[in-house]
Amino acid sequence: MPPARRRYAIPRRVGGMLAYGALLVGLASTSRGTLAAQEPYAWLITGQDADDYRLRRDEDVARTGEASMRLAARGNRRNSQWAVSVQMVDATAYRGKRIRLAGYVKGDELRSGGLWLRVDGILDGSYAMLALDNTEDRRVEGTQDWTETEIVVDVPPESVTILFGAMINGDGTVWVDDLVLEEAPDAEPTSGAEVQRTDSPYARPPGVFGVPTNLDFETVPGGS
Ligand SMILES: [Ca+2]
Repeated sequence: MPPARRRYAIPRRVGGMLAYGALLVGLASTSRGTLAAQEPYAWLITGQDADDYRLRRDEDVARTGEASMRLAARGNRRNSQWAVSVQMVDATAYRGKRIRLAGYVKGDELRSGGLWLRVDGILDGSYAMLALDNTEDRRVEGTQDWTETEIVVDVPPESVTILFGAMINGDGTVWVDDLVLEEAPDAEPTSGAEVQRTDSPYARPPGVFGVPTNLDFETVPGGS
């Protein structure tokens, strides 16, 4: 049996950055944006400071294929800021399973970057965040070549959606490529989990994909 990975409390700042309300506000503003054509298909940028970052399909940097997902600060120096990219996937197929989000992360003059994943659902009739983890305690910093990282969480039977993507804190640029969202072996320890209940009714977010989509950032809608 592998040693249990250290459980840790997600810093309040990072946990809060994935707050549901902020996420929906971000999605609403993104859907009105005019630059969506340059964003990677099936991915959105969100977060309270999303306007200070840019999400792009980057054809100049790729671990495999011809493109990656790039999340970059627009050049301000306020290190307290953050943004995430997000894709929402239907959790039905993953209910009751342990899942693993793995991928490769690369940084350029980066304060902090990595992956995040959240599982949302309904508990006792109320919306709940059933699992949350990010790679903040094993983050990519500075200028760093492709580094594999992963998140492992359990998906409770009450789960409705799985949200995941790249995250960036502070200045710099983070790239992500070759993501995988799959069932993990039961023997693999979870990397972090947290349940938060709210009194708010569950509202299924818009834009939920039935299966993970464009995890290699090669898809170009309408492209040849
Ligand atoms: Ca790629």
